[in-house]
Amino acid sequence: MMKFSKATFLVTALLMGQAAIAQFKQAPLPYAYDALERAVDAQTMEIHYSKHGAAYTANLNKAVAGTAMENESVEKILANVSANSDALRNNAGGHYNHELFWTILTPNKDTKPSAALAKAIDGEFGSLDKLKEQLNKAGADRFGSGWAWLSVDSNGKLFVSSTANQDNPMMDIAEKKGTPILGIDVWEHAYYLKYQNKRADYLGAFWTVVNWPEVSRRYEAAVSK
Ligand code: MN3
Repeated sequence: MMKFSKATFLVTALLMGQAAIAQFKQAPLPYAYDALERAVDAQTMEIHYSKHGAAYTANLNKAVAGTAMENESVEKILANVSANSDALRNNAGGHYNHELFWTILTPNKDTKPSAALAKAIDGEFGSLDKLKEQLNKAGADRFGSGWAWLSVDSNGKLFVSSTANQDNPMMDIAEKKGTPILGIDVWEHAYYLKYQNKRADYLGAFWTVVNWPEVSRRYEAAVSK
């Protein structure tokens, strides 16, 4: 029989208590803060990930505590935001959107969509450049803070949309619903230190750091659902 000291018991109890509180976690950033400097400067990445991103996750854990959504997946919370508080809507969106955003960026240069995604993009938009134009327009036309999205709808079709604040296409209140596979954060905190008011310049540079293999992986997962 194993024996635990009082101290071990106390530490274990504390850790278990913390695990119960921290239902959602921020994944480690998969590259260094300065790895995307050709498009996003290191200071912006550091503040964005360690302050903004971290705050959404921490506030989601607070907002979900004691509600009917406690212990539910973030996907389920997003699908039911209309029935819940603004704090849950903003922070579940903020957590999900940023966790997606870090993964669809990469220091690797000149990545390409998979054959299946390239075919779907050509079929729906004409070309990859045409898709970029549509997404840049969605990001530029978004008044104030929000996101531009490339998503897959329930028929497996690609579409471009934009949402305000931290909303996204997985929410039941979204105008166009689907599974986002690429998101562009157009909040000023995502670009202002380097680009100031020139959101279009940020949108142009954004394409040099897109992680197309990850976007393709998300596409293939969404269409096989
Ligand atoms: Mn952001």
